Amino acid sequence: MNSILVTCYVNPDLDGVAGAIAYAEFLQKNGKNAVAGIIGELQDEAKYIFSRFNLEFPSSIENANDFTEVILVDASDLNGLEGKVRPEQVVEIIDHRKIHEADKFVNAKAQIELVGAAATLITEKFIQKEADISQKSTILLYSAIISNTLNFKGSVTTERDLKAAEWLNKKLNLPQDYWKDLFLAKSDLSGDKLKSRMIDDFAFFNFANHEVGIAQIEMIGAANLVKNRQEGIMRVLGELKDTYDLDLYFLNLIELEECKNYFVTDDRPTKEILEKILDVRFEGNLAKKPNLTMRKQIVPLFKTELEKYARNRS
Ligand SMILES: [Mn+2]
Repeated sequence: MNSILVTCYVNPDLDGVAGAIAYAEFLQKNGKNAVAGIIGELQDEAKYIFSRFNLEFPSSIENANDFTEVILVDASDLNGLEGKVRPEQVVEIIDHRKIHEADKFVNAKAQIELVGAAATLITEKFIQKEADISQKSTILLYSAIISNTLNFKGSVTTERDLKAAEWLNKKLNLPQDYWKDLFLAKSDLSGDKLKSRMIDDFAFFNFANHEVGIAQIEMIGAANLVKNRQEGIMRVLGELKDTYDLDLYFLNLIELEECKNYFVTDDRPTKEILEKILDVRFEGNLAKKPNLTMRKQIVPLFKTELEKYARNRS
């Protein structure tokens, strides 16, 4: 019997891999022949969880060619799939992004809800069905909710995320400062790690005929990074600009402990747009903003602003 592949974008983060593994488990418990498979390499934070709790790594696959049906969790745009999944294979999408391309997957039913983590949407399925959940899925989903909501401090956080996390942690009883271990695990960006992190978590969009590229880093110790590695950041942004032929580009750098954002770019038009939509001021190539703003919140503002320009010109 053909099995259904549950996966996310290439090189998944914790939310993506947690959601895929737990949803495959949920489907199996409902009699479906579903398997979780990961394309590419797990991001550092996800790797940390697997080793800390001694969890078995998910199976790694080249592409989705061996499957007739695919379910995407935490993913709903074509760029992130890098051609490894054909859109017509996808039968279901579970995601939490305002800007998405679910309509390009013509055979898929889509559940897109603007909660803090895709892991929340998966947890709710277990709660609703009162289904048993494995220790492994519990750990992964709980960690993913902490990570995606920036320990519930990100303004993406909803009541639903809090409820789902509470339900999960009742079974785990992890220490109070568990969030910090999680965030420290992805805060070492020494040497080449800076570049690979920026490339792994890069996203690009086309809005009103502009190619927009946004790198994102979430970490503890961002102040030191902008102080000591600004040239390195600019070099990687320059490489991304050339590779993807970007018109506008920046790094969204999130400081998790001090709760602030840094925006880094040497591109003037990008600075002007960010100043306008986020109410920040650039000094040199750097702007700061209190509280935590995530890329998925900036993207809709950016899109609206570019479309406004385009309309005014035509
Ligand atoms: Mn997510």
